[in-house]
Formats: sequence, C-alpha cells, structure tokens
Amino acid sequence: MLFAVAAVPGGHFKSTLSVVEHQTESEHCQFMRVIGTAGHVDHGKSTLIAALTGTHPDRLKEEQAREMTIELGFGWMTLPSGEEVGIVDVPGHRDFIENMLSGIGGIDAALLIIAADEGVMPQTREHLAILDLLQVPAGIIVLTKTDLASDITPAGGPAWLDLVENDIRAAVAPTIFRDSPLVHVSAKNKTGLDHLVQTLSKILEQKPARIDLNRPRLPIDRVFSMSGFGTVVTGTLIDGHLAVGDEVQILPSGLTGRIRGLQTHKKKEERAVPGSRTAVNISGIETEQIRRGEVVVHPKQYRPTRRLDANFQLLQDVSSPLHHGQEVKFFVGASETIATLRLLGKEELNPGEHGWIQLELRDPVITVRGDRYILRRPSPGETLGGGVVVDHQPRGRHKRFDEEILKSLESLAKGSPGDILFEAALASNAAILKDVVLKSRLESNSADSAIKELMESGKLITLEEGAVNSSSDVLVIALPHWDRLRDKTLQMVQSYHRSFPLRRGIPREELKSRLKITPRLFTVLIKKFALENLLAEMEGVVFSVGHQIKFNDSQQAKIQVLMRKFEQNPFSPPTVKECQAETGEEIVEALIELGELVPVSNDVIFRKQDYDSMASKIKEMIKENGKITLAEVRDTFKTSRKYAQALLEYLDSIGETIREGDFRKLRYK
Ligand SMILES: Nc1nc2c(ncn2[C@@H]2O[C@H](COP(=O)(O)OP(=O)(O)OP(=O)(O)O)[C@@H](O)[C@H]2O)c(=O)[nH]1
Ligand SMILES: [Mg+2]
Repeated sequence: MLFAVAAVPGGHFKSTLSVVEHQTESEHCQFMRVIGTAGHVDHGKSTLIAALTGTHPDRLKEEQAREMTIELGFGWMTLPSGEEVGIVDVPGHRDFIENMLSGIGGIDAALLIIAADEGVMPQTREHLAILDLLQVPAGIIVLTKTDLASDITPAGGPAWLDLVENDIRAAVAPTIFRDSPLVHVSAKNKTGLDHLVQTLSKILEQKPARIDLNRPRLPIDRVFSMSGFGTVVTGTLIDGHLAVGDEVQILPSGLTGRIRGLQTHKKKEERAVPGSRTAVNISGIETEQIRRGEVVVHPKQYRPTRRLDANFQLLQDVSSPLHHGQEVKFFVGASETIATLRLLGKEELNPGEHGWIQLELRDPVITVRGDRYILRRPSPGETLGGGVVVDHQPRGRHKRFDEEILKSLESLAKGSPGDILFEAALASNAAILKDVVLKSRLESNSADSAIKELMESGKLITLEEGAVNSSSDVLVIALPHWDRLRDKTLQMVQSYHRSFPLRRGIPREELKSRLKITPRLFTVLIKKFALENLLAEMEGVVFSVGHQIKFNDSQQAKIQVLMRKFEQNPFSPPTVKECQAETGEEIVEALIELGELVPVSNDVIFRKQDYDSMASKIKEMIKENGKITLAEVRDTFKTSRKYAQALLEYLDSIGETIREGDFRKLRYK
C-alpha cells in the first residue's frame, strides 16, 4: 500500500566538496535528481508538467477551480535513459512566492517557463533572480504556448518570437541561465516535448552526482497522517541517505522516532538516496508534533542555530537600500523565519551591492556552512536577495566595523584545508586516512596541516595506532560519525542486556552483523571501548562494564528449590534436562555463566563446590596411587557410572587427566 504523495525541497547546499568529484566508493554512488519549474503566473508550468508526466500537479480543489497553482505540486518522469527524475511544480503568482521558495531549495535543474504570447513578465524576473541566488546547478528556458504566438507578428515587423527571445536573452544574461538552452514547446499541441526531454537528459548528464555526505537532511515540506501508518513527512533528501529502521530526530524540536517505511516516487524502498523525493513514515512522533520547515536528520549530526554569518547579494532592482537592524524574512531549506539583520563593514547596502551580514533569527533553523538562502522584505513583500551561509554557529554578535572579523569571514567563505578535509571525512564514514586525503584533493602539504588541525580539535579521530599523515594507512573517522557509531554500539549492547538480563552479553559475531560494519572497524571499536572501560569482551561475548546477571524474586525461589536438590545428592545431582525442567533453560544458562554450575557433559552438571571437591579428591587419589579407575571414582562418591564417566571424560578434555586403558593418570605431575 502506498502512503505518499510525493512532496518537496531542501536547502540548496553547496559544500566545499561540491566542486570535487567524489564517487570512489560504491556505497556513495547512488543518487537521484529533482527538477523544478519556475516562471510567471499562468505561463503554463503545471500544464507542461501534466503533458510530460500524464498527471496534473495541481491537487487542491481551490487550485483546480481557480486554474492557478497555490501549493507545491509533485510528480516524476522517466528519462529515455531509464533514470527517474522527481519534479517540483511551483506557483507563479506573486502572492505565493514563499511557497515557491520552500520547494525550490534542493533541485538539480530548473525549467524557466515563459509563455510565448506574453514573454518576460515580473515573476519571470523574480523567479530567475531566486534561481540565480540559489545557484541552481542547471537550467533550461522553455518557451511554451508557442501555438498562440504564431499569429502575433506585426505586419512588416520582426517576427514576434524573435522579439520575445531577444528579451529573454537580455534578462538571463547576468544569471546562471546565460548559456542555457532555449526550447520551444506547446503543451496544448504537444509539440517540442521530446526535444525538451532530450535537452533535459543532456544537461543532467553533464552535472556531477549528488554527494552522500553521510549526514542526511530532509527538509520537511509536507506532514500528514495515513491511517494504518501514522505520521508521514516528505521532502527532497540531501547530504546523505536514510534507511528503514534508522533512528531519526526532527529538528529543531528535537523529537526522536524511528523510520518505519520509505517511499520514493510512490515506490517502497529500504533506503532513500540523496536527491530523491522521499516520503518517510516515522513511528514514535505524532503528526501534530511536526511542522513544515523542520528537518529530519540522524541524531547528533546537526544543531539548530538562531544566529548565522553570511555573505549577501542585494538584487539590482530592489526598491530601496538595505539597512542595519532591518527586519527581514529568512528562507533556507523548506523553512522560513523572521530575522534581524546586522550589516557588517558597511553603513548600508545599495541595490546591486554585496556585503557581509549577521542574522539573528526569531526561530531556530537547521542550516550549515555552504547553504544558500533567500531574504525577503516582510511587507510589502519583495525578494531582496540572498547568499551563502559561511558560519552557522558564530561565536557571538560581531562588532559591525571590525577588519579582523571581515577578514575571517572572507577566509571562512573560501574554506580552509581543514574544512575541506573534514567534509571529505564526513563523506567517508570510517576510512583509511590516505583515502580521505585523496577524496579531498588537497595536496600533501596542506593535507598534513589540515590533518594536524583536525586531530588537535578532535574533529577527526584515529582509530588505530600508527603514523598520522597524508599517506598513512590508519583508520580514521569524523567526530559526528564516531559519536553516532559509539552511541549505536552502546545502545545495542544495553538493549541486549535489557532483552536478555540472564545472559552475560551479546555474542561478538551477532553485534558485528547488527552494526553492519567491517571486521577491521569492529575490532578497533571493541578495543577502544575496552580501553575506555565501557565494554568488555570475554569468550566471544561483549557486555557493558558493570553489567551483572540479576535474578528476580520468582527466579530466586526456583533456584533455591534446585539448589536444595543439588545439596541432597551433590554427586548424583539432577541432570541438565531436569535442571531445565525445574527452572527453565535461561536460568540454567545464567548459573553456568555465573560459574555456579559446571556442566561436564550434555547431560551431567555439578555445583561448582561439588565439582571442585570431586576434582581435587580424584587428583589426590591418583597422586597417592599413581592411577585411578572409573569404578573407584564411582564408589568413592557413592554415585553411578554415568556421573563418574562424565566427570572423568571432562577432566580428560580439559587436560587434567589422561586415559590409559582402564586407568586415569595425571597429565602433569
Ligand atoms: N494554447 C495554449 N494554452 C496553454 C498552454 N499551456 C498552458 N496553457 C493554458 O494556460 C493556462 C495556465 O496554465 P497553467 O499550466 O495553469 O499555468 P501555470 O504556469 O501553472 O500557472 P500558476 O501555477 O498559477 O503560476 C491554462 O488555461 C492552460 O490551459 C499551451 O501550450 N498552449
Ligand atoms: Mg501551475
């Protein structure tokens, strides 16, 4: 059964690594793409998506009645290569531009849709400016409704479509769309659609893959409840993958839950990959507890922030300069909040200028260095500009005119070798240090100083002994991954103790396969925990230091009854089966674990003290006589042949005695 109607976007994140190719490990190769529409109201965006996918993206009754998109619409299409591409359809009306912003964040390519009969209009320009500020990786200009344009050409004048195209080229010249292909279509007559799909395939092919940074973020654009499933949230997944069973956290609220199910394009998946439109069925959190704009993450990987430093570009055609202290609306991912703007290094910012700002946010948001954001004026609504977050956890309020601070923001924006290496470590999980360096593409000198810096600050952790430099083979891990792995491991062991309180611990192999990590990492992990006195390992069983097997009252009572039987016949005690019948298998196992019972065969078992006294008596007798027979043992302890034989064979097997014909002698005298 399906639980999703796909939905929307994420923070457009350009990390320092996004300029670097990175697909070295197969587990990081999987990704998907999402495209978005953009353009003036009524220019034919939704109709074009309907023509491409067969499904009209407008879902609401009100939208259908008004023939106007209000909320984001979602769909997907399959390219000739077989690749599935998610689609986000946005509203063009100026009143809904903030809905458009919440959907456009995580897209890989935009279709800038312009009606041929109207040409460039105000929201064509505004959407274009937003796509440019977000630096959407690729774009296609789609001139639609071409069926309406053929008759417009004025007598004797230049062809209408040529005029429109000239206008478009002038509008896109200063933006990321400057070299974008322009495709003519008519959604009504279904002309040009194949060409559009081919063009889309081509530009997507040229773009680098989405990176799996191992720290997934799903900015939530829809929350709903499905009967039989419970809470479902949707968004465009970025920066990592999610898997069924994962523990997740909703930020900024901090609530935690577990992933019960995942869907991409209405298909059930075990794992959702970066760039995919993803619906997540979460257990443990109610629908009412989650708001649009919040983010689904793995625990401990992100921290909400209410203050950030950023560079900012004020658009050329805004109505007035930007002032210090001004109240603005801040948009990142699918979230929006009010912010107070601190203008750094300048008295005011004039249209077309850029500068450094610090934002004090009314509500906490999830954003990281490298995220692109948009600012709007609250009233009257106007897109002011946007930029890149350069520090999402600044130390404090900056002085406005401080050269040192401006310089440090410059270098933060460029990204230090330490930042670049850290990004590579985040994208690698636990990995060999020299492979992380390779991934970062740093040259060895800067890599060496970056390694030193990260080790000193504790952001990168070595898991093995050995030289630590750009060519070393030691296993390293970034701090957030280590924290997660550590918590996961300790929790697994503790939950095993809770489930099996009468067992000493979890079998090593079982823990390893549950953690799904390599044998090499597992070995160092257990070693490290042992050094930190958190876990211990004995005879292939891993347990929390301090864990003790404890019996409850009714178990204690059963044990007492059993022990009385041992007391009555210490040398012909109940058999293993009889013990199990008395107390249950678990308790017998626990008593063996605790060393109170010693099984000498599958059938015969003694109390520790009885076993000890029998064993030492036998050894004493051999010492006196040089040897002993089975019959002598049987008679000494007034027991039966079964017990005597099992005990002697056990003593043989542990190397205390050795059998010679009918006699036992001591193996070592
Ligand atoms: N003749 C003709 N009409 C079209 C074409 N594409 C769309 N239309 C019509 O244009 C009107 C608006 O189309 P929509 O697809 O709703 O426009 P939109 O860009 O999605 O509008 P918003 O979402 O409100 O911004 C509808 O009446 C469509 O039938 C086309 O290629 N040719
Ligand atoms: Mg529409």
